[in-house]
Amino acid sequence: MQDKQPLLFDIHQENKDANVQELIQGLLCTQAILSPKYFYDELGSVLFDAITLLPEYYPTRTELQIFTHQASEIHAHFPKHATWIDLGAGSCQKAVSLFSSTMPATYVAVDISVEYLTNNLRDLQAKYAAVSVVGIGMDFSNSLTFPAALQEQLTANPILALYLGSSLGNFNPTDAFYFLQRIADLCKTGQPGSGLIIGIDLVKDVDTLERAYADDLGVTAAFNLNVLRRVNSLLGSDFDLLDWQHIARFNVQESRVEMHLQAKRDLVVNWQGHQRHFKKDETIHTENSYKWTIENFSSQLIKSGFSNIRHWTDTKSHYALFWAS
Ligand code: AVI
Repeated sequence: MQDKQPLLFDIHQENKDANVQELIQGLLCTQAILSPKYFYDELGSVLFDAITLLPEYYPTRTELQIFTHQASEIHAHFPKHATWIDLGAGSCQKAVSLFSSTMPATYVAVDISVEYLTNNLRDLQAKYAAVSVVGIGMDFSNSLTFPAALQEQLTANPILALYLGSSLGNFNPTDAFYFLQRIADLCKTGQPGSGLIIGIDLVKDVDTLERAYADDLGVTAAFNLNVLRRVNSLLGSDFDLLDWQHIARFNVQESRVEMHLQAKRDLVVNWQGHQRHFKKDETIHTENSYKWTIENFSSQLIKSGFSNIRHWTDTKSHYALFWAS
């Protein structure tokens, strides 16, 4: 008999022309910018996985600690026989580690690339035959519209949305509000008991924050610089990585860690008939990682349409897991 296979959908149409236009526009801004979505090519994804193992990068490990130390209280909120929607599932490891306490009826892994999910989901389906495993390739930062074939799973069961790893930090507060609103609307389509579990990185001392984004081994520097190789391959530009250095600093006013690439000398970058002069020390802004307080994030959840908010933190209050229904 053939093994049960995961159901796979690819509704993410990568628009290469739009990406090229976006890159050019960003590079020509007075403060040059690149969207952090360009970090995640094959090498960039591996470098990010390495970042999560660094002693300086506390978010991943602290999130896991909170789940482990406060497991029974947290899991008491998870609806039974639910459809889990794992946003930005990646390797699916974080969500799957929670299966032992509460088993979902359906597990829907959503990520930008369905290819990246496919192998993991095949293994998962083979291991958990009682769970319906689904993979969706979707850019959920703009819309959260699911294939019609999943209507039954989204309406007949409670929904548990998972957004782990403090990824909401890469949205500015306005975009975070709209994104949370879309998740709240999604939860409303599910049966009573539906809700969201989300990991949020908290404001803390500047040294801890900046070290998390400028580790001694230079892995985050490599992750940041790798974006220039990606831009060279998408645009045909001639960025020389040796001309640039990684910078990470906490912007207190905006409550965000900013990553930049800083020019080591006066230089010119060329692509497709365009060019941009960079003066020594001028930067390209590559990422924002917003840090929240418990109070600010609780009110953000309420504004976005959630209620019954609970949160759990680690002993140092570096990180929080929020539940909202
Ligand atoms: C994916 N995201 C939550 C990470 C963060 O902390 O903002 C990306 C990252 N950038 C540098 N280190 C990690």
